[in-house]
Amino acid sequence: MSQSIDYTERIPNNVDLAGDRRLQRALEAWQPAFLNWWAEMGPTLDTSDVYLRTATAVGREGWAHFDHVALPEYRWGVFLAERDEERKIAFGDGKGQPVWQQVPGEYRAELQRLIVIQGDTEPASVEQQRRLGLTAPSLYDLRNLFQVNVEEGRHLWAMVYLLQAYFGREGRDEADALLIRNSGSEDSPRILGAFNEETPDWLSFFMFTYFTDRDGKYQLGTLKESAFDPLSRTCEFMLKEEAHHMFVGTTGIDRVVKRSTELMREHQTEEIAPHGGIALNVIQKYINFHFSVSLDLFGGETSTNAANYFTAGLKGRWQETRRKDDHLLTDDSSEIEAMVDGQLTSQEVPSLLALNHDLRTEYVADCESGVKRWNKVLSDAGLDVRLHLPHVGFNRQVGLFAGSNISPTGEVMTDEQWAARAATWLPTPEDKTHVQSLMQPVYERGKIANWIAPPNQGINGQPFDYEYVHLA
Ligand code: BYC
Repeated sequence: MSQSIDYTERIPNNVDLAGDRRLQRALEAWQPAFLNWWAEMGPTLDTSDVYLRTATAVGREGWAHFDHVALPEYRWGVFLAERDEERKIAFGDGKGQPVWQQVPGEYRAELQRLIVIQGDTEPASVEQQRRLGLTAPSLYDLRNLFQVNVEEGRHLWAMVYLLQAYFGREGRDEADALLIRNSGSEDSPRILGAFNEETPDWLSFFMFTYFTDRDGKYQLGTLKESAFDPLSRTCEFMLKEEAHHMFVGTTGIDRVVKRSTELMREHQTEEIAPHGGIALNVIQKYINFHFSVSLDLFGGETSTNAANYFTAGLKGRWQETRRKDDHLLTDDSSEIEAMVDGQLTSQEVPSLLALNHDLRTEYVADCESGVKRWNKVLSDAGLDVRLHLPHVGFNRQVGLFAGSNISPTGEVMTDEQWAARAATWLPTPEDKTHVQSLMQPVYERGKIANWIAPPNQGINGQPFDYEYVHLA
C-alpha cells in the first residue's frame, strides 16, 4: 500500500479504492448525500475560498499542502496510516495474536456501534458550529473554523469508509443515518449529549475545541489500539489532524484571557464587560460548563461495556503499549471516586470495570496543561486570580455523580445550596447574552475584535494580516 494519496480519483484515497469496484460505487453513491448535507448543515457564511491545508500523504513528512480552496470543493477522502505487517494485538484475550484485517463475526455489533458513535460526533460538531462564520473575530479565526469543519467532515468520511467497507448492508444503512441525525434535533438527535449542545459563540467554540475535541483525542487514542487494524490505522491519521483543532482551542482561550487582562489593566477594574471584554469569572464559568459536559462523554466511571470492549481487543487504553502491566487486567483493581450515603469517598473496583475512569483520568491531566498556560498569562500580567478545572463530580449528567450536587471545589450540596450558587458557577443567560453581544464579525485583513488578542503567529508561516479567507 502506498502512503501517498491519489487525487486523480473522484474520492481521493490511499486504500486503492479503484481496486474494489463495489466499495467504490457505494462510496460514490454516498458522496452526493454528503455534499448535500454539507450544503444544508455546513457553514452558513458564503465564501469564495479559504486558505486550507489538505493531506497529501499520511507519513511523517509533507502530509499537508496549503492553498486557497472553495469549501465545497475541498477534497474529502479516505486516508489511513500505513499498515504495519507485524502489528499484534496488544491487550485482552487475543493479546499477542496478529491484528484483524476483517471484522470477526462475534464482535461485529460492538465494533459497528463504536464506529457509529465516533462517526456521529464528527458531522455533529460541524452542525453545532455552522453559524460561527457569521461572527468571526478575524479572518485568521474564520480560516481556523473552516479548517476544523472540513477535517471533521473528513473524519466522518473515515468512519463511513469503515462502515461501508466492512459492515455490509447494515454498515451502508448506518452511513446514511449519520447524515440524517442532526445536532439538537427533537426527532433524531446526535447520539452523545455534548453534541446536541449549541456552540453559539466563539468563546464556546474555543472551549469546545479545547475540551470536547480533546475527548476526541483520547477516544481516538483508544480506538487506535484496536485489534481491528483498519480502525486503528484510520484513527492514527485522524489524530494527526486533531492536533490542530486542540491548538485552536488552547490558543483561542489564551488570547481571550490575554485580552481580558489588558482590558483590566487599562480600565483598572475586573468588571470589563462594559469595556467590551469577557470577565475572568465568566471565562471560569465557561470552563466549568465545557469541562463537565465533556467528562460525560467518557461514559460511566464503571462500565461493563468498556470491560467487554477491552477484553475483546476492540478498544484499548490510552497508550496501551507503553503501560507496564499484563494488558489483561483480570486480577487488578483500581480506586475510583464514589458517592456513599451522600458523601464523596473512594472505592476499589476491578480495573476492567474502571477503564472509562482510567481514560478520563488521563484526559483530566491533559486538560490541566491548558489551565497552567492560561494561568501563566494571568501571572505574567501581575494578577493573583487563577483559573481552575472544577471537581470531576461537578455538573455531571452521566456516571456515578449524575443526580448529585457537587460544587466546583468538591463539596456535596443540598438542592437549595446548589440552586443558590449555580449562577456563580455556570454561565447565566445574562453571561451568554453579553458574550453573544460581543460577537460582531471582523473581516478586515489584519484586524481583530476587541474581546480577543491577535495570535502570536499566523498559519503556515503566513502573517496575521494574510488573506486567509475571501468572502463571496
Ligand atoms: N451521552 O457503559 P457506559 C470526538 C450510554 S468525541 C449519551 O457507562 P460506555 C469529537 C452508553 O452508550 C469522541 N449516552 O458507557 C470531538 C450506554 O448505552 P447502552 C467520540 C451515553 O459504553 C469534537 C449507556 O449510556 N468517540 O471524536 O462504556 C469534535 C451506559 O454506558 C453517554 C467516542 O465516544 C453520553 N455522554 O462509554 C468532533 C468513542 N455516555 O449500551 C469529534 C466511541 C454513555 O446502555 N464510544 N452513554 O445502550 C465509546 O467508546 C463509548 O460508547 C462511550 C460510552 C465512551 C461514548
